[in-house]
Amino acid sequence: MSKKEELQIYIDGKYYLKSEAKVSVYDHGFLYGDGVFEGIRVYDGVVFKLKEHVQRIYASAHAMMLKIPMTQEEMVQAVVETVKKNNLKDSYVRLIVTRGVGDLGLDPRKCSLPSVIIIADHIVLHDGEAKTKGITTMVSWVRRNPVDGSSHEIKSLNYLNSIMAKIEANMSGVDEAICLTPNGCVAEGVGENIFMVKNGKISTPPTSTGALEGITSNAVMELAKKLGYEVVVENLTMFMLFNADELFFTGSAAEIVPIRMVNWRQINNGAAGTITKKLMAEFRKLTRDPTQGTAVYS
Ligand code: PXG
Repeated sequence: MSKKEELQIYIDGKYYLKSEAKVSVYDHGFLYGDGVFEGIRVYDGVVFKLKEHVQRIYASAHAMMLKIPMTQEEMVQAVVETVKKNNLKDSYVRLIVTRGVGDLGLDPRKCSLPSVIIIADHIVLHDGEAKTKGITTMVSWVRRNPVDGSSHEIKSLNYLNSIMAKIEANMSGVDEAICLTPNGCVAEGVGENIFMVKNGKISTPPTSTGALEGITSNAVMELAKKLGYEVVVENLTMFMLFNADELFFTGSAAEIVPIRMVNWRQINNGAAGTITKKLMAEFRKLTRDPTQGTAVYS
């Protein structure tokens, strides 16, 4: 790829070519996973739920006492500008704020200024067949941490237990992993929230299991309520998943993906369920509704 065609990455107010965009090895995001991030989709030139993602990164940063050196409005503008600069329409934005450059001690007071990085690129999570046929899943031996500093309620740069769970799924030839809380309740996927349908009722685990409050899952819950379904936030067990009528994951990257197998037990008849398919169709419409996001091109 010629330099002219290369993507440009935003780092602290300046743009760098993708091949030249770098952070310091003394950045505490790199040294200690000390930072926060968001993954956001752009549909037809509209950044879906951008304000919600920006609010969430500020909430994560607040929990870590990391002061983002710009206002939320400035961050919205910076994301819009980065997508525009790269002339992208359907794409994926990774927003990262690190504690910044410090020295080799973990004390955050060593870092004088947090870094803001915005990458506008593409992401492919599951192949095209996943959406129609559904994916296979398994619970790995790696449990979510107790709800403490490394809880996934904070969207921090520390994703080690999700990565370990994903490795387990990869090694087992299964598409995706499901993560359990320390006491064995279902929390979420490695980068997705999980939903169950049973007798027409839609359930998802509470964020107090240490799951992230998903922007997609909130949107899907609202859609489901509008369609007249009963939606409940409740603890789910593996037994409940094995015997579900329908299961699906939600996430900015994953969108809505049906689950057809959990730890080698087929879910219902193994095909994407009716309510799942209905929600997928409605969610697709929502993502193409310009009022649901921030327009890049006016
Ligand atoms: N749980 C966790 C732990 C996540 O990281 C979700 C749930 C879904 O949340 P949203 O708000 O996206 O509906 C996430 C989101 C990636 C990637 O690179 C991961 C996420 C989002 C985008 C990209 O794999 N995780």
